[in-house]
Amino acid sequence: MASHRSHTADRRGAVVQESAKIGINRRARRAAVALLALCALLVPTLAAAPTVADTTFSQTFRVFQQGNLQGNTHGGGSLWACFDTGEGLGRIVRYSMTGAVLKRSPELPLGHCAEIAYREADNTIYAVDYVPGGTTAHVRVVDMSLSVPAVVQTFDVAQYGLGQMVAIDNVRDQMLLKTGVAPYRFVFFALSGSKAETTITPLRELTYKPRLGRPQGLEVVGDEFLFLSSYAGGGATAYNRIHTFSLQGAYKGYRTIPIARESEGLALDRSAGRLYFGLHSPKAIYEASPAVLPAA
Ligand SMILES: [Ca+2]
Repeated sequence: MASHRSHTADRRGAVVQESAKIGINRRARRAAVALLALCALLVPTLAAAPTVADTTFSQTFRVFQQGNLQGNTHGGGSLWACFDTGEGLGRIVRYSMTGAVLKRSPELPLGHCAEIAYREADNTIYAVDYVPGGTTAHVRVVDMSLSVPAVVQTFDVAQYGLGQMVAIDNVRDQMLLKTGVAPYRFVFFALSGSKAETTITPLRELTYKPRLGRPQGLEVVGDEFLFLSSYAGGGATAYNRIHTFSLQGAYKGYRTIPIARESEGLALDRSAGRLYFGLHSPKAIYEASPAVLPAA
């Protein structure tokens, strides 16, 4: 937004300067003034264009599980949430779409599990275990179909940077990892094999320099990916934003969630085209509708 304004101001200055230099007559000057007035009218519209979609935010269900609600994902007809229970451990809970608890994992070595993702190819859940201030980073593959759910595969991903979010592109069966602070690094991996035999192969990396609040969630939607972040104001979370990038890394805009509670994790119901996110204090799952911005 700021770049739109400064760009406009530069152009306005250039027009005025040009007029003075060539000493144009009053009629031409009046036309220039009219043009500037038109620009002033148009500019807010243009600047707001990426964010005009009328997105509504509604609570899907309250969450009563103990622990620090973090990552969210959707798959197998359910919503899943990960709770940081402290000392490097986390627990994944499976919910019906109306909030009934269907299954709980034991405490697993999932760290902060800031984001989780569902891989449809083998019905596993991917969790990032990075803990703020830590120097290691893993993606853990959790098999929630076991009678006692367990981590069945671990990828050491510290070499791609710390401060991570994870998403699965279930159309292409790829993993997307977000790491780093400034710039952000978005790394795509091919997935092969399943469960304990899964392997990852790095494919490509994108970077994005501006910081976008505190990272909270990541999802791949069609040819785009969504990045959720929280913004502080007055020492607390003031609002949240869902940012949209193309899969080629172009920043396409954002939608503001005007709720002063920290957001936690994004979850996409791919078949129904619905998008969910978590909120803290009180803990809850919310839906953002529509799931994606209409094409600009
Ligand atoms: Ca997710």
